[in-house]
Amino acid sequence: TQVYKLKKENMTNLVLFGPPGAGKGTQANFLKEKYKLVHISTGDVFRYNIKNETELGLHAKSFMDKGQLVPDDVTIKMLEAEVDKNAEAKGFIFDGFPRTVAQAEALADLMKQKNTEVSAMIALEVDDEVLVQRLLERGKTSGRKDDADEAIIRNRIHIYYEETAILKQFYLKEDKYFGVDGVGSISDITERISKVIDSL
Ligand code: B4P
Repeated sequence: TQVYKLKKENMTNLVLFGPPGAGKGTQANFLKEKYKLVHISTGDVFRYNIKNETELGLHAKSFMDKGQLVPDDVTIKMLEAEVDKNAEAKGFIFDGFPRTVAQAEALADLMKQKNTEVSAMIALEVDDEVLVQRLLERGKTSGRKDDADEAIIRNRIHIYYEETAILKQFYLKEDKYFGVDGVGSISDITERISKVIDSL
Protein backbone atom coordinates (compact mmCIF):
# COMPACT_ATOMS: atom_id res chain seq x y z
CA THR A 1 0.00 0.00 0.00
CA GLN A 2 0.90 3.67 -0.23
CA VAL A 3 1.43 3.86 3.54
CA TYR A 4 3.77 0.88 3.42
CA LYS A 5 5.89 2.53 0.73
CA LEU A 6 6.13 5.76 2.69
CA LYS A 7 7.39 4.01 5.79
CA LYS A 8 11.03 4.78 6.50
CA GLU A 9 11.96 1.19 7.11
CA ASN A 10 15.66 1.89 7.17
CA MET A 11 15.42 4.26 10.12
CA THR A 12 16.82 3.07 13.43
CA ASN A 13 15.34 4.80 16.45
CA LEU A 14 16.79 3.72 19.78
CA VAL A 15 15.59 4.50 23.27
CA LEU A 16 18.58 4.37 25.61
CA PHE A 17 17.14 3.57 29.00
CA GLY A 18 18.20 3.06 32.59
CA PRO A 19 18.34 4.73 35.99
CA PRO A 20 20.22 8.01 36.60
CA GLY A 21 23.94 7.42 36.19
CA ALA A 22 23.51 4.15 34.28
CA GLY A 23 25.67 5.56 31.46
CA LYS A 24 23.04 6.57 28.90
CA GLY A 25 24.79 9.81 27.96
CA THR A 26 28.22 8.16 28.02
CA GLN A 27 27.18 5.37 25.65
CA ALA A 28 25.08 7.59 23.38
CA ASN A 29 28.19 9.63 22.59
CA PHE A 30 29.93 6.56 21.16
CA LEU A 31 26.87 5.06 19.48
CA LYS A 32 25.91 8.22 17.60
CA GLU A 33 29.30 8.21 15.82
CA LYS A 34 29.29 4.49 15.15
CA TYR A 35 25.76 4.32 13.74
CA LYS A 36 25.44 7.90 12.41
CA LEU A 37 22.34 8.60 14.43
CA VAL A 38 21.15 11.93 15.81
CA HIS A 39 21.54 11.97 19.61
CA ILE A 40 18.84 13.76 21.57
CA SER A 41 19.50 14.00 25.31
CA THR A 42 16.63 15.74 27.08
CA GLY A 43 18.92 16.35 30.07
CA ASP A 44 21.51 18.07 27.84
CA VAL A 45 18.88 20.23 26.12
CA PHE A 46 17.53 21.31 29.52
CA ARG A 47 21.06 22.08 30.77
CA TYR A 48 21.81 24.11 27.62
CA ASN A 49 18.65 26.16 28.22
CA ILE A 50 19.53 26.66 31.89
CA LYS A 51 22.98 27.91 30.93
CA ASN A 52 21.49 30.35 28.45
CA GLU A 53 18.80 31.41 30.92
CA THR A 54 15.92 30.82 28.51
CA GLU A 55 12.35 30.69 29.77
CA LEU A 56 12.38 26.90 29.32
CA GLY A 57 15.66 26.69 31.25
CA LEU A 58 14.41 28.73 34.18
CA HIS A 59 11.33 26.54 34.39
CA ALA A 60 13.26 23.26 34.13
CA LYS A 61 15.89 24.31 36.67
CA SER A 62 13.42 24.43 39.55
CA PHE A 63 12.66 20.73 39.02
CA MET A 64 16.09 19.46 38.03
CA ASP A 65 17.94 20.96 40.98
CA LYS A 66 15.72 18.94 43.30
CA GLY A 67 16.15 15.76 41.30
CA GLN A 68 12.53 15.83 40.11
CA LEU A 69 11.25 15.22 36.60
CA VAL A 70 10.41 18.25 34.49
CA PRO A 71 6.62 18.19 33.75
CA ASP A 72 5.53 16.06 30.79
CA ASP A 73 3.91 18.83 28.72
CA VAL A 74 7.12 20.89 28.69
CA THR A 75 9.39 17.90 28.06
CA ILE A 76 7.27 16.45 25.26
CA LYS A 77 7.04 19.78 23.43
CA MET A 78 10.79 20.19 23.64
CA LEU A 79 11.45 16.66 22.35
CA GLU A 80 9.13 17.22 19.38
CA ALA A 81 11.00 20.41 18.49
CA GLU A 82 14.35 18.59 18.63
CA VAL A 83 13.09 15.83 16.32
CA ASP A 84 11.69 18.42 13.88
CA LYS A 85 15.07 20.16 13.72
CA ASN A 86 16.53 16.94 12.26
CA ALA A 87 14.16 16.07 9.44
CA GLU A 88 16.88 14.30 7.42
CA ALA A 89 18.13 12.05 10.21
CA LYS A 90 18.56 8.35 9.40
CA GLY A 91 17.56 7.66 12.98
CA PHE A 92 17.68 8.90 16.55
CA ILE A 93 19.11 7.93 19.89
CA PHE A 94 16.69 9.11 22.54
CA ASP A 95 18.72 9.48 25.73
CA GLY A 96 16.72 10.15 28.89
CA PHE A 97 13.39 10.15 27.06
CA PRO A 98 10.79 8.74 27.63
CA ARG A 99 10.75 8.75 31.42
CA THR A 100 6.97 8.45 31.98
CA VAL A 101 4.12 6.57 30.31
CA ALA A 102 2.76 9.86 28.90
CA GLN A 103 6.16 10.50 27.30
CA ALA A 104 6.31 6.97 25.84
CA GLU A 105 2.86 7.45 24.30
CA ALA A 106 3.85 10.84 22.90
CA LEU A 107 6.99 9.34 21.36
CA ALA A 108 5.00 6.53 19.71
CA ASP A 109 2.62 9.13 18.21
CA LEU A 110 5.48 11.31 17.01
CA MET A 111 7.29 8.40 15.35
CA LYS A 112 4.04 7.39 13.65
CA GLN A 113 3.62 10.92 12.29
CA LYS A 114 7.10 10.56 10.78
CA ASN A 115 6.15 7.19 9.23
CA THR A 116 8.55 5.33 11.46
CA GLU A 117 8.64 3.76 14.93
CA VAL A 118 10.86 3.06 17.92
CA SER A 119 13.13 0.16 16.90
CA ALA A 120 14.29 -0.88 20.37
CA MET A 121 14.67 0.12 23.98
CA ILE A 122 18.17 -0.66 25.21
CA ALA A 123 18.18 -0.72 29.01
CA LEU A 124 21.42 -0.38 30.95
CA GLU A 125 21.24 -2.43 34.14
CA VAL A 126 23.29 -1.12 37.08
CA ASP A 127 22.87 -1.61 40.86
CA ASP A 128 21.68 1.37 42.90
CA GLU A 129 24.81 1.62 45.05
CA VAL A 130 27.01 1.76 41.94
CA LEU A 131 24.78 4.52 40.56
CA VAL A 132 25.11 6.58 43.73
CA GLN A 133 28.90 6.23 43.69
CA ARG A 134 29.17 7.20 40.00
CA LEU A 135 26.99 10.28 40.42
CA LEU A 136 28.74 11.45 43.62
CA GLU A 137 32.04 11.07 41.76
CA ARG A 138 30.77 13.10 38.80
CA GLY A 139 29.36 15.68 41.24
CA LYS A 140 32.89 16.53 42.40
CA THR A 141 33.64 18.16 39.04
CA SER A 142 30.41 18.53 37.02
CA GLY A 143 28.95 21.48 38.86
CA ARG A 144 25.58 19.73 38.58
CA LYS A 145 23.42 20.44 41.64
CA ASP A 146 21.56 17.18 41.14
CA ASP A 147 24.84 15.23 41.51
CA ALA A 148 26.20 17.15 44.48
CA ASP A 149 24.02 15.75 47.23
CA GLU A 150 23.39 12.09 48.07
CA ALA A 151 19.79 12.75 49.14
CA ILE A 152 19.00 14.32 45.77
CA ILE A 153 20.68 11.44 43.93
CA ARG A 154 18.61 8.93 45.92
CA ASN A 155 15.47 10.95 45.15
CA ARG A 156 16.25 10.67 41.41
CA ILE A 157 16.67 6.90 41.75
CA HIS A 158 13.41 6.71 43.75
CA ILE A 159 11.52 8.62 41.03
CA TYR A 160 13.01 6.28 38.45
CA TYR A 161 11.43 3.28 40.22
CA GLU A 162 8.14 5.14 40.82
CA GLU A 163 7.55 6.58 37.34
CA THR A 164 10.08 5.36 34.81
CA ALA A 165 10.85 1.68 35.44
CA ILE A 166 7.30 0.73 34.35
CA LEU A 167 8.29 1.60 30.77
CA LYS A 168 10.07 -1.76 30.61
CA GLN A 169 6.60 -3.35 30.41
CA PHE A 170 5.54 -0.85 27.73
CA TYR A 171 8.35 -1.95 25.38
CA LEU A 172 8.35 -5.62 26.44
CA LYS A 173 4.75 -5.83 25.20
CA GLU A 174 5.96 -4.67 21.79
CA ASP A 175 8.93 -7.08 21.85
CA LYS A 176 11.33 -4.15 21.79
CA TYR A 177 13.02 -4.43 25.18
CA PHE A 178 16.70 -5.40 25.40
CA GLY A 179 18.45 -5.44 28.78
CA VAL A 180 22.23 -4.93 28.77
CA ASP A 181 24.63 -5.28 31.72
CA GLY A 182 25.75 -1.70 32.39
CA VAL A 183 28.68 -2.58 34.69
CA GLY A 184 32.14 -2.94 33.17
CA SER A 185 34.43 -0.84 31.02
CA ILE A 186 32.76 1.78 28.83
CA SER A 187 34.04 0.09 25.65
CA ASP A 188 32.81 -3.36 26.75
CA ILE A 189 29.36 -1.90 27.31
CA THR A 190 29.42 -0.21 23.88
CA GLU A 191 30.21 -3.67 22.42
CA ARG A 192 27.28 -5.27 24.27
CA ILE A 193 24.90 -2.59 22.99
CA SER A 194 26.29 -2.85 19.45
CA LYS A 195 25.48 -6.57 19.40
CA VAL A 196 21.85 -5.71 20.11
CA ILE A 197 21.72 -2.96 17.47
CA ASP A 198 23.36 -5.18 14.85
CA SER A 199 20.75 -7.87 15.51
CA LEU A 200 17.78 -5.55 14.89
P1 B4P B 1 19.91 13.16 32.51
O1 B4P B 1 20.68 14.28 31.96
O2 B4P B 1 19.16 12.29 31.58
O3 B4P B 1 21.02 12.35 33.24
P2 B4P B 1 21.37 11.18 34.16
O4 B4P B 1 20.13 10.61 34.75
O5 B4P B 1 22.38 11.76 35.08
O6 B4P B 1 22.06 9.98 33.42
P3 B4P B 1 22.98 9.17 32.48
O7 B4P B 1 22.54 7.75 32.52
O8 B4P B 1 22.99 9.84 31.14
O9 B4P B 1 24.43 9.19 33.10
P4 B4P B 1 25.87 9.33 32.47
O10 B4P B 1 26.10 8.61 31.21
O11 B4P B 1 26.13 10.77 32.42
O12 B4P B 1 18.83 13.71 33.57
C1 B4P B 1 19.05 14.76 34.46
C2 B4P B 1 17.74 15.43 34.90
O13 B4P B 1 17.11 16.08 33.78
C3 B4P B 1 16.63 14.52 35.44
O14 B4P B 1 16.80 14.22 36.82
C4 B4P B 1 15.37 15.40 35.18
O15 B4P B 1 15.22 16.39 36.15
C5 B4P B 1 15.66 16.07 33.86
N1 B4P B 1 15.11 15.31 32.71
C6 B4P B 1 15.86 14.76 31.70
N2 B4P B 1 15.05 14.11 30.84
C7 B4P B 1 13.78 14.22 31.32
C8 B4P B 1 12.52 13.72 30.89
N3 B4P B 1 12.41 12.96 29.79
N4 B4P B 1 11.42 14.00 31.62
C9 B4P B 1 11.51 14.77 32.72
N5 B4P B 1 12.67 15.27 33.19
C10 B4P B 1 13.81 14.99 32.50
O16 B4P B 1 26.80 8.63 33.53
C11 B4P B 1 26.85 9.03 34.88
C12 B4P B 1 28.29 8.94 35.42
O17 B4P B 1 28.75 7.60 35.39
C13 B4P B 1 29.28 9.74 34.61
O18 B4P B 1 30.14 10.42 35.50
C14 B4P B 1 30.05 8.71 33.81
O19 B4P B 1 31.38 9.11 33.57
C15 B4P B 1 30.00 7.51 34.73
N6 B4P B 1 30.00 6.25 33.97
C16 B4P B 1 29.30 5.98 32.85
N7 B4P B 1 29.55 4.72 32.42
C17 B4P B 1 30.41 4.17 33.33
C18 B4P B 1 31.04 2.88 33.46
N8 B4P B 1 30.83 1.91 32.57
N9 B4P B 1 31.85 2.66 34.52
C19 B4P B 1 32.08 3.65 35.42
N10 B4P B 1 31.53 4.89 35.35
C20 B4P B 1 30.70 5.15 34.32
